Amino acid sequence: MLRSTQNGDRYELTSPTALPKAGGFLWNQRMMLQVTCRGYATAQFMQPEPAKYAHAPNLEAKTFMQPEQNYYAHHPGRFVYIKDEESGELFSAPYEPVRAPVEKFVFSVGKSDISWTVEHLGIRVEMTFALPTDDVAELWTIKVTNISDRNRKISVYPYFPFGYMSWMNQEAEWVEKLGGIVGSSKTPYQKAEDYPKTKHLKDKTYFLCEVAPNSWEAKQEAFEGEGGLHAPSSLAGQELSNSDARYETPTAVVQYRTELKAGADQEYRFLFGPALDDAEIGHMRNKYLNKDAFAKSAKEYAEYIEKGSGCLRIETPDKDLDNFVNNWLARQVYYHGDVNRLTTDPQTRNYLQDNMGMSFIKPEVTRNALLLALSQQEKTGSMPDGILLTEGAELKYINQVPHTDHCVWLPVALEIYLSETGDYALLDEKVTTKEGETYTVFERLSRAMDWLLSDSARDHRGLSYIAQGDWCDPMNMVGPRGIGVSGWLTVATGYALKLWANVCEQHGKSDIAAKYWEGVKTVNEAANKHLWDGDWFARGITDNGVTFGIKKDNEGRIWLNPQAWSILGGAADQEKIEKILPQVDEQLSTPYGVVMFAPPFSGMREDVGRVTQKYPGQGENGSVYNHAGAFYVWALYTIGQQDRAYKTLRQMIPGPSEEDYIQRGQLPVYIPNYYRGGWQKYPRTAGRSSQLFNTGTVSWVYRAFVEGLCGLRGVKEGLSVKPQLPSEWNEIKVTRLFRGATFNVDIKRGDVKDVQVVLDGGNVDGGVITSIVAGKSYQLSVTIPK
Ligand code: CEZ
Repeated sequence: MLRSTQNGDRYELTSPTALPKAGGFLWNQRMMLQVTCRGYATAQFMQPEPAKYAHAPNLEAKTFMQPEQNYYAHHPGRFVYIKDEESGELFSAPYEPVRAPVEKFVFSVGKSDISWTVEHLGIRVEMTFALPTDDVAELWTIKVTNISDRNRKISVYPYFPFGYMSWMNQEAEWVEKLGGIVGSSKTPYQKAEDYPKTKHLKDKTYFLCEVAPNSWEAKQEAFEGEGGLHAPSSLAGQELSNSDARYETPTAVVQYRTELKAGADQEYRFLFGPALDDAEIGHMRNKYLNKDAFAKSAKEYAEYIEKGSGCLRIETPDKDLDNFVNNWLARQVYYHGDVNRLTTDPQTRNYLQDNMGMSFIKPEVTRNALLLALSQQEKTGSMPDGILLTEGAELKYINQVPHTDHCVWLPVALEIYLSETGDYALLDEKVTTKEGETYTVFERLSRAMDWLLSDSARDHRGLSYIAQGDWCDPMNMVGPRGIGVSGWLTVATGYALKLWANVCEQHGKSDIAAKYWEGVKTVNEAANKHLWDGDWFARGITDNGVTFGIKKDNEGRIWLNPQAWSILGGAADQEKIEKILPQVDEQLSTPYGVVMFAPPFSGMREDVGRVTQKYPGQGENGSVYNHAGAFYVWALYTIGQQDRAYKTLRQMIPGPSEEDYIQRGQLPVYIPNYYRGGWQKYPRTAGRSSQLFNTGTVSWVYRAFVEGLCGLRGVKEGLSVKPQLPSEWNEIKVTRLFRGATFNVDIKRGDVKDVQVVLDGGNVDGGVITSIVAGKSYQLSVTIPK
C-alpha cells in the first residue's frame, strides 16, 4: 500500500481509498499547492494577501487552512477523464471524480514534484505537476499510453474546475490567441475604500494547452449536464460543445481525440494559474509552455528545494526514521522559514519559531527575522501579536486577540541561532523602530525580559497574566478581565529569563546576567508557591481565582506545557521532575504520542474558553498536539531522558506499520500539527492526522534530532558532542554540517563511563571541538556508555 524509494526521497501510495485524505505539497515564495492522492487540490497564492485561483463551489471564508479538510465531489482539484471511444467506457485519473476501480494506482510524492500513475481499460495515465521557482503557476504534464495489445481510439479530457469565482462578476471562454480557457472575475467587496485594493488583483484564472484541443467547455453546467461529475453528459457526445460561461460557474475542460497504436503514447502539457490580464497570460505561455521550459523549470525548482536540505544525515537502526529525517524534516523546516505560512502578518510566536529552524538551514534568514521582529517591538518592551511582513499588511484574525507570551520566543529563537552560528556580533546590531527609537539587539532583548518581569505582565504574586491567550490561542477566557494568569507562561518566563541570563554571561555581561538570574529565581518560586498541585504544575488561575489543570478537575486535569517548561526553566527541581514524568506517562501517553492535556473537555468551560468548545480530542482540546509534544521532547533531552524523548519523537512520524498509516491517514512526508486524541473515549478516530503541515513543531523536532539525539550542539567556542541515543540502539552514523565544516561522526556504545570523543585520532577534552575551520572535514569517533 505504501512504499518508499531506496533513499526515501519519494513515497508511493498504491491505493486511492486506504488513506483517502493523504497528500503532498509543493511551494515557492509566492504560492503553495496541496493535493490529495485522489486529486483534490488546495492552492493559495500571495498578492500580497493569500488568494485563490481555483475556488470552491460557494464563496470560501478567508481563514487559515482547515484541519482535516473535507473534500467533496465539487471540491477544487486536477483531473483527467479518459473515454474509450469504441466501448464508451469512462474513468478518471487520479481517481476522482469517476472513482472507477482502477487496476493500478500510484500516487508518488517527491520533494520537488508530485505524480500519479493510473492504469485502467488498457490505458496508462501519468500525471505530473511542478511549480516554477519564482512565479505563480502549475506546470502539468499528462501522458497517456496504450498498454493493451491492440490499436485504441480514446478521448483525453483534462478537467481543471475554476469554481465559483465571484458573486459580482464571473465568466469564462476559450481564447484562441492564448490557446486556452480563461476565466475572469471581480473579487467581491462592498466598501468603496476597498476598491483600490482590489484593482490590481489577479482575478483571472487560465488553463492553457500547449497543443490546441479538439473541443472544450468553459461552463460547468454544460460540462456536467444531467450526468453529474461521475458521468458528465458532455462526454457522451463526439465532441464537447465549446461553451462559454456568462455569469455562470466557469470551468476548464478540453478534449483530445487520439488514436494510439499498441504501446504508443502521447504527452500533453498545460499551464494553470492566476493572472491580471491577457498580456500576463501570454507572457506566462511564452515563458513556460513547452517541453524545454518545463525541464528547465523542474531543474531549477529541484535546486531550490535542495537548498533546504539541512545540516544532518543519519544512519540509525530505524530506516524509516532515517528517510524522514534525511529527506522530509528539513524540507518542512525550510518551507516554514521560506514562506512564513503564506501570511503577511504571522503570529509573533510562529514567526520566531518558524525562523529559528532556519538556523540549521540558512542562518541568515533567522538573523534577518530576529532583526525584523525586533524592529516592531513596542515602546514598553513587549512584542506585538503579529509581525508585519509587507507594506500595508495589518494584524488580522487571531492577531486582534491579545496574547501575552510573545516576548518569551525571542530568547528561545536567539539562543538556537547563537548556538548554531556563534554570531554574537548580532547582539550589538542597532535596531530602529517605526517610532524612531534605536536600541541594540542586546538592549531590546533585555527590554523584552524586563517587560515579562514588569507589573504589566505579572500580578502581585509574580504570576504571568494571560489576557485572552498565551501559546494556546483558543484559551481566551481565563483572563479577559486582566486578572487571570497562565501557569505555563509563568514557568516559560522562567525559561526565557534563564536563556537570556546565559546569553548575557556568554557575552561578558555577568552583572546584567545576575539581574536575570534573580528574575528566574523569583518567577520559579512564585510558580512553586501558587501552581504546584502535589504531582504536577497547574495550567493557570482564572479571573475568578479558580486554579485549573489540577487533580480535582475531571476534564483538563493535567496539561503538558506547564510540565515541559517547568523542566526547561527550572521551576521543577529533581524531586518534582520525578513526580511529573510518571504522571505524564500515565495520564497523557497514547499510542500516537503525548496529548496536550487530558481528559479533553466535553463542553464549554466559560472560565477557560474556546479551547473547551473544540471537538474532544481535536486541535487544542486534548489532541496529540505535536508542537506541545516537541517542547516536551526538548525538555526531556535537557535532563537526559533519552528514551522518553525518543519515544515521543518517533510517535510524531506516521508508520512504519500499515495499521498505523491507515489510522493516521497520512504519508510520512511531514509532521502534522496534531493527531486526534480522545484515545479512551473515541478510539476509532484517535491518531487521525489533521493533514496540516503548518506547525511550529518542526523547528523543535529538527533541533531535537541535531542537538538532542545526536548531541551535536553548538556552543560559543565550537561544537559540543554528547549523543543521547535511545537505549535500544548501539550505534549510529551521522553527518553534520556546522559553521561551514563537515563532521562525519561514528557513535557507538562501549566500555566508558562518560562520553568519549576522538577527533582524527586524538581525544577531545570536555567533548567540545574548538577552532573549527570552515570547508574542512572532520572524522569523529564517539563512544557512549553502555
Ligand atoms: O494555530 C496555532 C497557532 O498558529 O495554534 C497554536 C499556537 O501556538 C500557534 O501560534 C496553539 O494554540 O485559533 C485556533 O483555534 C486555531 O487552533 C489556531 O490556534 C491554530 C491552528 O493550528 C492554525 O493552523
